[in-house]
Amino acid sequence: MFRKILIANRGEIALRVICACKELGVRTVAIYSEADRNSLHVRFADEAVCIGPPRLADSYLNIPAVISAAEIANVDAIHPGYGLLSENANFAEVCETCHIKFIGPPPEVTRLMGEKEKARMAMKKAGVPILPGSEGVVANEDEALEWARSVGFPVIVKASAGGGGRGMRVIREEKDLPGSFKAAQSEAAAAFGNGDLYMEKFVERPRHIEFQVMADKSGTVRSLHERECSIQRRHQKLLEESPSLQVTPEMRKQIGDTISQMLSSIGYVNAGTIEFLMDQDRKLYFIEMNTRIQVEHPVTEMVTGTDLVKAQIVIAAGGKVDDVIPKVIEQRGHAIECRINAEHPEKFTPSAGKITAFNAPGGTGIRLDTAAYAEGVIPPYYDSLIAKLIAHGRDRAEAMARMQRALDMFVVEGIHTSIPLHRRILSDPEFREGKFDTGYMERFLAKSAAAK
Ligand code: MV4
Repeated sequence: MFRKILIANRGEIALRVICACKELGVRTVAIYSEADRNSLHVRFADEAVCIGPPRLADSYLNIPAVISAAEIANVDAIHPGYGLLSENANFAEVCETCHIKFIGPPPEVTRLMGEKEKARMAMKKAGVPILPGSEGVVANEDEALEWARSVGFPVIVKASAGGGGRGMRVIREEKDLPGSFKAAQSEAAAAFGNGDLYMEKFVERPRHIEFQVMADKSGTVRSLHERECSIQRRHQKLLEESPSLQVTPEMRKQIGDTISQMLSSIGYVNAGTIEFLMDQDRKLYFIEMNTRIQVEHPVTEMVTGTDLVKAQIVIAAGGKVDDVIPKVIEQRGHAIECRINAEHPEKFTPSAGKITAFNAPGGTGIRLDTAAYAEGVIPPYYDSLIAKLIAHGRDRAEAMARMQRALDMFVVEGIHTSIPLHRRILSDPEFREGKFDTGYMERFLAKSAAAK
């Protein structure tokens, strides 16, 4: 096992990694920007190194500063958390060169999955269902038109270097194709330094369902089943749950087996998430893969009784999936996560400042992952996620009841948060009946605005 790990992140996920390290008896090194001097990840790590001014580019994204801290503190490994440097293959390579273990997949695999069109073709080859679309990158408008005619409108063009909703254009009619294609191409070139596009049949009102996997160096890949992530606004997830009411045991096993085999064949190691769209016929299609631990990993932990961050560390240290993840994954009850953001619950404007009062809900079936505390300051420079409230119950009804009472007892004063928004979602009949897709929030917000 590692002796000492540096955590290249901040906020709740840095604390989450510290929790796992403490349980494993591994020493921790926090890094922090000047804005995070009084943060809990600094307080609870064994050592802490200031790596620069508040701006991300000057601190948490500054690879030489992060590596210098790791060398000074003499760590064996770096855990990147999510976001920041977590899917940066170059960073993983620099770690390797410096003989520091990067807790994540090998850089080549991260690079493959970062090129969305290559990832898509690799999945297709392994028998993972994908949407009808282009074979590889689309060279020009003429080729795009050919593909669009063969799969039928509407189609969507996506940036190969994009992902997570950036650099996409929906094309509903033939006459819109040349303009949209050119716009997407120059947008992708400007945003990612790579204008490569690919094309898929556009799915109307899809659900977003993703599968969690954990893999080790010996080629064992285990599926920990799915999460339902359709409740999102502008590609930012707001609420996630597991299991999905739409996934049958047969689908779960079939998809789980196919992705496990695929990932084993490409030498995937550590935690990963495979994203799917579900169409109105409840068919699942691969869209992209994330090569990191995700924000919403706790819902999977709650229903499967696992510790995914501890598993990441054990596996990076040379351990086996079978040492840390049960051979047969059980799905016990239902879990829901609400992402609590420091933002206005209706206007969605960021809300930085000092937390003047704070009450953390708890009790049976409730988990709160947060680095927020009374008198703590939320700086304006970073992501607005300040807490994740997770409710677990025997079934979805019990998880919802626990979530509602926990939201009622969650007090955060001094800044705006999305707590009131979540209370409204949890009492919405359509949400409660499980009648939603990725268009849910837009309709919900329009309905709320009309009711005023
Ligand atoms: C799609 C789609 C419809 N058809 N692809 C957006 C995020 C990126 N990961 C993929 N996205 C989509 N791809 C096809 N062929 C609709 C979306 C989409 C979406 C996907 C997941 C979650 C929320 C979404 C919101 C709008 C659009």
